[in-house]
Amino acid sequence: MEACSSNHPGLKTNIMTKKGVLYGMGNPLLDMTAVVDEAYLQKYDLQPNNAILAEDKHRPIYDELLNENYKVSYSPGGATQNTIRVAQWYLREPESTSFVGCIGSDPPEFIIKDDKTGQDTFGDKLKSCMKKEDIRTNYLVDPNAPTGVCAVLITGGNRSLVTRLDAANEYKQSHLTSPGTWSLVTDASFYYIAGYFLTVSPDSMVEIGEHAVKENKCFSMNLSAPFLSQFFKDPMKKVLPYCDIVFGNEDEARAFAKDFELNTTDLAEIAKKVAAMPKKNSKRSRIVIFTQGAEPTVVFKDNKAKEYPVLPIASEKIIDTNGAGDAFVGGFLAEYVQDKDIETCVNNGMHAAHMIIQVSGCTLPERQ
Ligand code: 26A
Repeated sequence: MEACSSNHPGLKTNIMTKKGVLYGMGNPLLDMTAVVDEAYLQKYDLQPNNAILAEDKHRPIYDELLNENYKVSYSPGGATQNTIRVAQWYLREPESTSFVGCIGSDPPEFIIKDDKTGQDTFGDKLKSCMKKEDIRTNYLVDPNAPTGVCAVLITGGNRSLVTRLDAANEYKQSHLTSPGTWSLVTDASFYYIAGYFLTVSPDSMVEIGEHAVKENKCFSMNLSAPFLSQFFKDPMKKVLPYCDIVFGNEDEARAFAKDFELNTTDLAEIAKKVAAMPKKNSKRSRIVIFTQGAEPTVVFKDNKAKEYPVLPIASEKIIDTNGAGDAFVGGFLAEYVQDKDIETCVNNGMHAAHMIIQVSGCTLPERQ
């Protein structure tokens, strides 16, 4: 792949990072990606480019993908898990990152048969992938629910994400504070949790936020999806004050501005207003970063907004944009944890997104 053989600094550095310097916590999902037509989206009342939690009416989608004539490809997913995998890929040093979440006990139809790797349940597949990629994990395993899945429905350049959280929804704060997980938390100096986790365990996010404030460590979150500021406004309000960095895309930023009555649709203005919202740790001023697809990324830092153009790409090279935002954050954080300047971090984020949109799902190339 062209992007991967370039002279990008992130590909050459072989730095020694502290073990587990970056900690992520979120919904471990297995992505089931299929190309569908617009009629299929209409049948289930889905928008071409959105992320939602499955309602009862969406349940048949998973059976259809599992049983019918769709060519489904499976890949590890879950927004935070994607970001951590991308960050680890850049950092190289084994176990620079950790990830925590809840997987399940899978029924027989949740077994992926692969000619090369044999049989794996969805949950085992996630575990083995993380192990192979040198990421420290401590999954809670729920005995009563299957591993969460995300149907990734591709139409042209768009992706509609329909998530069935199942076991991912059963994450418990008591698991976070248990010694096996808390040692991962205390090892880290940077935290990243996608806003999606607000639907699962906002108290766990606050627990980590409190630790970060106490130790002056960096806590970051993503707005993740427009439905969160609308339907999970209270947990969002609770967690935002802990955020030293807020990430999001243009749709999420505008939905947030509407739901939090910021009275503007201008991205730089929204970023400025989000940066000025209440903050617990006064030793760090908040950075706000909004990506907007092919348009320039807006960064608000040190009282000013700056735009960074994305790496150009021919449209025929784009396979699917699923995971592009997660990859951006992973690339960004891989440099940020090394104390690099903001420009270097943003450029590495761009590089990561550029790489991921040229493959299906959040799939990382083998490293030499
Ligand atoms: C709570 N929800 C809806 C979700 C998600 C999610 N990750 C966590 N929680 N809905 C979709 N995703 C993941 O987003 C990635 C693309 O950004 C998908 O698994 C996909 O890999």
